Amino acid sequence: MDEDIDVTVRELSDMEINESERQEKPMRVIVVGGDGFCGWPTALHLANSGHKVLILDNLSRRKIDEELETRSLTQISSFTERVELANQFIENQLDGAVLDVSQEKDRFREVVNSFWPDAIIHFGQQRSAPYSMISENHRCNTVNQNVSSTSNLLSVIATVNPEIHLVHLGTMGVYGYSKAFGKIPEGYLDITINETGNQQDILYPANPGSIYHMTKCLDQLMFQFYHKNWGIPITDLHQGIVWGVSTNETELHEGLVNRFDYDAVYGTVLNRFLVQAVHGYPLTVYGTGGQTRAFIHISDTVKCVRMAMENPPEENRVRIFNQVAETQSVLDLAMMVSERYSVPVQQVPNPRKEAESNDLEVSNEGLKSLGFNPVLLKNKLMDDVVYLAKQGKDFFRKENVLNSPKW
Ligand code: USQ
Repeated sequence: MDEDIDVTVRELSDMEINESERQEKPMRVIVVGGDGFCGWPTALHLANSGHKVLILDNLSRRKIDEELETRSLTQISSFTERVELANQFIENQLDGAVLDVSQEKDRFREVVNSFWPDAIIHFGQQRSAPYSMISENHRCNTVNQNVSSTSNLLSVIATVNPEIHLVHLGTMGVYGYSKAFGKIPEGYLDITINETGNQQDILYPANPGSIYHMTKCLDQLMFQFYHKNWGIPITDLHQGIVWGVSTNETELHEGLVNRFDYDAVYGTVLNRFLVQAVHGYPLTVYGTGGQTRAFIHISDTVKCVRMAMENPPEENRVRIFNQVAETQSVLDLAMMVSERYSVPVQQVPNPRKEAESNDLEVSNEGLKSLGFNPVLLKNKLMDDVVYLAKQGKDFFRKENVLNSPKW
């Protein structure tokens, strides 16, 4: 895709915001990866909350659709069109430009210098675990894209203005999914050193289950170092599996609709089950279905990112929040969908290397302390997803339901 939009350069006087006034004043924010599944609705929500938003995106997610011969069940318009349309509904709060932060560091530095953001939200990474495991090229490309984007972002922030708050979309998958160390804390594990008897907080031991998850573990080390050396305020949001499609802002007009994936590479498990239910396709539980995971609705994703951005960290370390609403096993989810929509459950061989079953308990106190009041798996919201799945019936391809690579 060869779209481009000029980045609007703001007046400097418009940019100078007193620290103490920040909470009340609109913030200037760059959303890197703002054309994707979480990025687009977040950019809309931030703009609709009164902030000045500049989206930067390399449009890679749209290109991957072509590679995988799949597409969003919803009809998403081009990047240019939807940014322009958003401004009709959200009072010209949004700009967008095609830019790959992993490749175009110098151009990115110029944009940061001219836009002068208070915060940068970092979604600019390849986010599918299965995609990262397809082949040698997919493994290496995911590492290159994800590590370079974080490294370039941090390096440019250090050069231009180390006061910019970086908010990154991490993943629950950095922890692995177990209760080996009890309830999963928010990023740091409180341990006692045998030799000295001293207590200390250490970064929770990384335990990735895919190359994609591994890159998010690598991000954490970069955050620790850049915070230690330059004092950059950083919030890493370890998010669970997102379900749902719509937010208040994507519902403002059909042209603002979010993308909706159902294939085995990019579709997340509950959204997949709901699409399968619409098509009378037996629900594809991988293995026993005893895998317990953390979940969050997309409308909560956008609110959590906004709350984290509007309340920069006060502590002198990288702030880590677990961005999750509740935990559920895959089988329990399938049973819930099966009972409600009268479709059978089918246990298929698990294409992934992961524990057959696990217990999981997760702390989410940080975001709750900022006002997060999670949406739980309520039937009404599932109906919303089912409605959209029905709308996109023509685009559903049966052969994409079980197209996951094996690892
Ligand atoms: N699963 C099934 N049947 C399916 C699809 C998935 O049983 O048809 C199972 C998988 O084996 C896995 C679980 O459901 O145990 C979750 O799979 P998923 O594809 O919904 O989610 P995952 O690959 O873990 O990745 C997604 C996002 C990723 C995010 C992550 C959060 O794509 O960007 O970081 O969720 S978390 O899982 O908490 O690490």
